Amino acid sequence: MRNDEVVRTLNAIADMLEIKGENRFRVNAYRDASRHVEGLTEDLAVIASEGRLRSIPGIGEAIATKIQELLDTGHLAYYERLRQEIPESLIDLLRIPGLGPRKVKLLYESLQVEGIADLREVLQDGRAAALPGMGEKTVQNLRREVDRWEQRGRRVPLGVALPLVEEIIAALRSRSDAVSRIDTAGSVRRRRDTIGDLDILTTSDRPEEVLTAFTALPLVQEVVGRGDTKASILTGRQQQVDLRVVPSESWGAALQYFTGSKQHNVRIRELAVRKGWRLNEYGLSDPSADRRIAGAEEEDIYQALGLAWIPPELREDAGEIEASASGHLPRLIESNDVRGDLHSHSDWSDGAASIETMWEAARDRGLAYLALTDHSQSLGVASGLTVERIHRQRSIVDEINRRGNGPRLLLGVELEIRADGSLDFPDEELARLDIVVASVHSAFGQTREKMTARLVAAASNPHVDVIGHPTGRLIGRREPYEVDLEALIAACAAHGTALEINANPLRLDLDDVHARRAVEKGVWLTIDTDAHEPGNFDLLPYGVSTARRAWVEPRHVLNCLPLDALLAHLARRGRV
Ligand code: DGT
Ligand code: CA
Ligand code: CA
Ligand code: ZN
Repeated sequence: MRNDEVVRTLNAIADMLEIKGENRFRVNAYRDASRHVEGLTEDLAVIASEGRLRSIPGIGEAIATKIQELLDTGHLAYYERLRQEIPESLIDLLRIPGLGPRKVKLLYESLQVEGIADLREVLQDGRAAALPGMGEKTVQNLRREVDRWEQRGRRVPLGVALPLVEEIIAALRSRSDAVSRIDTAGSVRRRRDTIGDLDILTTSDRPEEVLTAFTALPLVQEVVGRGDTKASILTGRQQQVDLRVVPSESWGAALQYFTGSKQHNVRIRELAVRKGWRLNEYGLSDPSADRRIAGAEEEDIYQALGLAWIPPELREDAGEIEASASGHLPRLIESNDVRGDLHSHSDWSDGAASIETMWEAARDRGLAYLALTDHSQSLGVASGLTVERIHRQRSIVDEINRRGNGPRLLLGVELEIRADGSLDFPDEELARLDIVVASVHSAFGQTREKMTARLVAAASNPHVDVIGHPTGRLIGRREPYEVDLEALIAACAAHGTALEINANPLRLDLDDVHARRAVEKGVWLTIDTDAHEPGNFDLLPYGVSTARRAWVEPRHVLNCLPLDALLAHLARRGRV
């Protein structure tokens, strides 16, 4: 049982308790516990074996006992009982904006609504509107949200899909020695921010055995298809996973074909056809000479077509084929190019750990610097700090820096951009900080004009160094607010303000398309984890993947600078 499975179970319990109408405290206890487990850097099994479960913040006796049971048996009786009472499919309904636990419970108990299909039906036929507290207006809004939800087409965030596919690959490896090479393909290999189905590719001389191991994995709920070389399954949360087994001489061709994107493949196949060749998932061949040209390695296929190998993140037919042909592919950023993190929180605002603990976590990951950027006063829900409180953090920061032997700690703030575009602290106070990340966390519903003016004003303030998560989106949960990003990018270019790629896989904000645009316009980017707990620093690769999809090189990213150069950059912006 891995940490993330425990996290998933604790969260599901919280959701189910909420639907049951249990009191806030119990619900929050499970949410808190799951958040803390998520932030752990240690294996829960290790912590449990040393009897230290209770030392994890947010974990009391009752939850510790349940975690222990999960770790020991792989099951939790309490959770199974809840699942008898509350169908798990109701949890999906909670994801629809406007449907809180009370309404979900009402719909379930009075109209037996158990999922999206049922919901759509009762919204159409008038039964939902007749329920107490619903009404025509609510029903109309819900109908629109259900449409949106279905348009998003059950895509899951990369942050859910990638750990799942990695778990499946590890399980296959350990359960069958018939597996030789194995890798992801499809959108997950291209690291799109959302994923439809998961694609896995493997080579084996015993395909039968591999497919049997796959369809017998514990997470399989239903086998939706099985042939000689391919199987598709659904997990309990209705996630489809496709596995294909190919002979090793076709590995490269299959990997190229099933990685996509479709548009990229169409162009690549055209190049082959122009040479009179044939390219498919089995290989590249010259039918006129009855000769096989390539197939075992992806590199050989690209090379035979006159191209340098193209990193999967670029394969969207967005100029990568031309760049590859002319030797102008970017030197894409990698995780270890990133030297520090410029956006993080401590328990002074809504973070879960002390400044010291966060700094230690950054040190353990080899960062050269870390900016402490707790929330500012207007953000009451996140215990935002007054300017006096932020300046009181200075002595702790100084003390840690005096000790040395780890990342340089910068004192900053995640500053509220208020609804009217004004900033939460006066300029002279901002000037005393090492770095300022300014973000929007309120009045998301403003008109495009207002929101644009608001962000442009912040980006134009000489004391603002970075605009945090610039569109406010939460993937699958909240649409980005309306904003003219071209105007924001222009303002950032004019004032030397950086735009953030927030690495949290629910955000990935800026997205790939706009990050690429920003770089084209000469705007600095940052790639930050926005860590609220030590474990969150491990989210960095998601931000790096987004940057790679945006053709970003290390020279475009502020926190790829060595400490001295970063400090010089900040100093030029009028900082002490
Ligand atoms: P997804 O699953 O919606 O997130 O996106 P993908 O890209 O993973 O799409 P998927 O799973 O339907 O197919 C995986 C790859 O297989 C796709 O990126 C390209 C290749 N592929 C699938 N069907 C076709 C096709 O009809 N023509 C071509 N050229 N390639 C295809
Ligand atoms: Ca796919
Ligand atoms: Ca697929
Ligand atoms: Zn933040």
